Amino acid sequence: MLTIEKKLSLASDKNLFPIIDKVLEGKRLSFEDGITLFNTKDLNTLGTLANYITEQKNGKYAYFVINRQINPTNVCSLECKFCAFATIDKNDPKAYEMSIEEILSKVKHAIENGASEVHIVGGLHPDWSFEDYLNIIKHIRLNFPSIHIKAFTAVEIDYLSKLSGLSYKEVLLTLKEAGLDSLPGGGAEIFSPRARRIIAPEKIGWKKYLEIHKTAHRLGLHSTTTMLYGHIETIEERVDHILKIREAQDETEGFTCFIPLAYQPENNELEINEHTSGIDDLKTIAVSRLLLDNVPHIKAYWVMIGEKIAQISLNFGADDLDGTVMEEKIAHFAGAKSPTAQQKEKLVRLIKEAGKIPVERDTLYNPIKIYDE
Ligand code: V47
Repeated sequence: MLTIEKKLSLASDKNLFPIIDKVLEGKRLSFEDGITLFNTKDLNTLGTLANYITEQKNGKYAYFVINRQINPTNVCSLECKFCAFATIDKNDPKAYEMSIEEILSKVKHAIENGASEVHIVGGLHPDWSFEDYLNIIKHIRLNFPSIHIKAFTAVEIDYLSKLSGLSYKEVLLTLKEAGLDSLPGGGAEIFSPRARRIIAPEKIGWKKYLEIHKTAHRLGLHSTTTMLYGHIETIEERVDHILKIREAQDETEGFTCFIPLAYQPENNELEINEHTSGIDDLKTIAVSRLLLDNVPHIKAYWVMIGEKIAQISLNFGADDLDGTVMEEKIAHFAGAKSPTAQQKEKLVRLIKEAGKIPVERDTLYNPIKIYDE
């Protein structure tokens, strides 16, 4: 059998040789290496290299979670240009607000369907108070003591800090005491101030986004992190974004996984009407895996890249398919072609066909069931 070194010596892009050496020697990759990797046409070598790192970190295991997304409201005082989910006008026919009872009934449905996690994010509702947001967590925890509550992006935490007058640390501690278990990674978009000014001019910048995550980590809350790609950003801006996450992770080590989110082009105000290509999706996942040497997992979010590319990406650096999701809104308002939910059996099959061992996990990647028969 060919060794990994032999396989990689078949690389057709000679520019990759020094990077291959670095990866095999366990050395950290640089900004320039990231650019070279994004620019290569040698997709197979990129995939082999990323898969080599994935298997060093996680063996043949590839993960999924039984979870449900809940978006309590789509009324939002921010007007991000890429977002097709939110509306600023609460009288807009598509505007909605869930009551606590509705949210609880969705959590109940999730648990009845085997979920270990609820993932809760929504708009910055101009009429909701800090207590309204806090009550969501309190009521879920009171009624469902063991479900993992992954809720509120850094953007919402910043909003709650403004509403309450509390510091980020105080907001996070209050939510944690009420039952919050971890933070999701939404709201990162692209860190570049140039691109952010165009696509999300009112949203908190990258410094606050990372400050909130690092504060959460220091309080013992884990989190995930994301990057929205495939719109107006440059390759340099993608690499810079990924390396800023690596730097933050060096400090607090609280990110469990990184999720590249492929831009969905419909029903929004950006004049970019193309979905990302399969090659770009695979490259972004592979380069993320190679640059983020300190982040344990890379998630291929099937909702945004489709089941087929997500499945292939399990050999290009990803080791996680997110989950059953049960009710996806954000990507589907923006034209995602994938289903809005997924059966556990399908996730197991996708992973097995990719030559990996499916593991149903909890939010923190503890195995719940390994399908190794
Ligand atoms: O913050 C919004 C993105 C995010 C569009 O933490 C769009 O495990 C593409 O963050 N095209 C929400 N993306 C989803 C998210 C997420 C999903 C799955 C798992 C996790 C996790 C997090 O979706 C938003 C924004 O970055 N988004 N509009 C769009 N048109």
